[in-house]
This record gives sequence, structure tokens and C-alpha cells, in this order.
Amino acid sequence: MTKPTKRILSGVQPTGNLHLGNYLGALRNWVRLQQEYECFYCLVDLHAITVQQDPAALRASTRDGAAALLAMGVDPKKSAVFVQSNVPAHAELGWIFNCIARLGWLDRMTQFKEKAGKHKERSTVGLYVYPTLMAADILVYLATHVPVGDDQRQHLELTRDIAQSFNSQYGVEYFPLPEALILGEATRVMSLRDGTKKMSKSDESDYTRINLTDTPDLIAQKIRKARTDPEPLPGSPAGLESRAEAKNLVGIFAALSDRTPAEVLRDYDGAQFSKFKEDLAELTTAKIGPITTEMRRLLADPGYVDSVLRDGAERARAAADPIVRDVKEIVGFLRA
Ligand code: AQP
Repeated sequence: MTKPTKRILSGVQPTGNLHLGNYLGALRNWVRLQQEYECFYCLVDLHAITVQQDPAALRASTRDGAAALLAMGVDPKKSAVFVQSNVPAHAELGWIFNCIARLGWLDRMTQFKEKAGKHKERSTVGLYVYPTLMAADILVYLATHVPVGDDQRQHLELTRDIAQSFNSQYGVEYFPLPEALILGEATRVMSLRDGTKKMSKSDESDYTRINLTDTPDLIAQKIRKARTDPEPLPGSPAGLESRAEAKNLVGIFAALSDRTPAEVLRDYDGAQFSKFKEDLAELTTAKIGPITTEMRRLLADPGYVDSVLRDGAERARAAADPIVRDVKEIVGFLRA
């Protein structure tokens, strides 16, 4: 088998509405990268159940997530779009990687610490080994590049450690060391109510995030209520240091308008937040509105979305199955 040199894998959890953080940090880049790479994009439902999910809501969110990707411009003719659990190779390789990764490596993962909170002993084992499954998601395609938000940087480093450790334990040069692609001006979008927390689907308050399905009125209301400070906007990014909430809004503005924060601040030097927020709401609606409309149109025909996912899973299985077969051979499993 010739190994791919420009292959992408990335995933998103179908755990609720996708938000502006998912879009600017990762999904928008998925669309752009299709021109240059062979892409595999999945709805990671195996990851979703590391915390409790309502089965009907999970199924619905998975289809919604797929529709959102298509609405944004992921092209199912170019890229494989599929549901993770429909490709058993992910879980198979995930188990093998559980036997490569060390407890000490997983103990260092900050996402587990944040998600488990104070009650680590009540967390599922799945949440703890989330990063080994993520390594399998990537390496089961021998993916070379992984577009993600900044919060996933550590998991990507662990993926490289697992790949390297597997190669050295078995004396092979089988797995590539995949590179994270952390791109754009908003690689870590923060909560609208607290500039120290990342925008997240699972935050209890809906006012912390902008969902891709929010109406223009709701977007305007959330941005108006977004936390800021009493100072006017500065003329350059240096003036945003120690102003986490202001920095976040300027970053979002820059990313949505495909400019740098410095360029945005040149236009708003000395402006009050009321004016800036009004313009940001308009810009956000202009960028997200068409995605929402297209998503609704696609969801009116769930049969089409499901057929895309079926085809995507078939292509993903065709790529992943021979790789898992190779790995089993390397590990020494008897194929009876
Ligand atoms: N706030 C963010 N800023 C930039 N990128 C982000 N991503 C997530 N939040 C931000 C990126 O979106 C991709 C998909 O993320 P995910 O759904 O797989 O998981 P997550 O990182 O755990 O996202 P959430 O919203 O916080 O989900 P919940 O609340 O369900 O855990 C990833 O590339 C991620 O980096």
C-alpha cells in the first residue's frame, strides 16, 4: 500500500448544536482544506457517549451535525463524511492503542481534568481514554494532518507519542506522526460570558455561545449581552492584553471578516463596544445565516443526509480496514 502524504482526518462530537467556536476553530477550515487534501470527516458518536447522552437526542444531533457540515460546504463528492460508530476499525485500533498509551500520559491530559471536574472517580473510563480513541480515529487512516481548534493541541501531541511508541515497540515505520493544523484568527473562541472559559456545547448557559442555528435576533441579543469592560476599544492588539473578553470579540470579528485583529482595531480605535457589538452581530448573522438556511433545507430531506453518511462510511471502511489488518499482523494476532 502506498502511504498517503496529504490525508486529513478530523471529527466533531454530535453532542448538541454546533457553535461559533467549532466553526471558526475547526469546521470552516475543513471546507477550505478539501481543495488540497484527501479528507475524512466524522461525527464522533463513540466520543460523545463518554458522558451520558439521551439516545434519541444523540441520533438527532448526529444527523443535524452532518447537515451542518454539508451546509457549510463540505462536499461529499470530495470528502468522506460519516459516523464514527459506522466504522468499527476506530474502536478496534482504539483498544490496541489502550495497550500502547501509558497511564502517566493520560494523567496529564487537561481536557479530562476539566471535564471530570472534582469527581474524577465518577467519570467513565471512556472519558479517560478519549485521547487514545482519538489517536485511533486519526491513525486508522494514516492521516498526516488534523485540523482542530487549539484545545486539541495536547491530544495531537499524544497521538504522535502513541504513533512513535507503536512504531518503536514493534520495530516498524508504520504510522506517520500527524501534524495539527490550527489555523485562523480564532483558534480558541472563548465563552461570551467569561473570557477565561472556552465556548462549549456543554456549557449550561446558552448565552455563553452562538449556535449555528440561532436566529439573527438571538445572535444580536447574545452579542449585546456579551461581557466586556468599560474601556473603549484600543487602536492595536497590544491594548487588548489583560482584556480577555474584548480580545475574544475582536478575534471573532477578525476571523469572520478574514482580517487580522490589527486591521479590525484600526477601524474601531477608540470606539465604544455598543457600536462594535452592533457591527459584530450583523457580520455574524451574514456569515451564519446562509448556513442555517441550507441546513434546514437539507434536514427537510433526512434521506439525502443519511445516504451521504452511508456512502461516507463505506469509503471510510474501505480505507481503514486494510490498515487495521496490517496492524493486527504487526501485533501478532492470529487470523484464523
Ligand atoms: N471554543 C472553541 N474554539 C475553537 N475551536 C473549538 N473547538 C471546540 N470548541 C472550540 C473545536 O471544534 C472541533 C470539534 O470539537 P468537539 O465537538 O469534538 O469537542 P469539544 O472540543 O469538546 O467541543 P465542545 O463544544 O466543548 O463540546 P462539548 O461541550 O460537547 O465537550 C475540535 O477541533 C475543537 O478543537
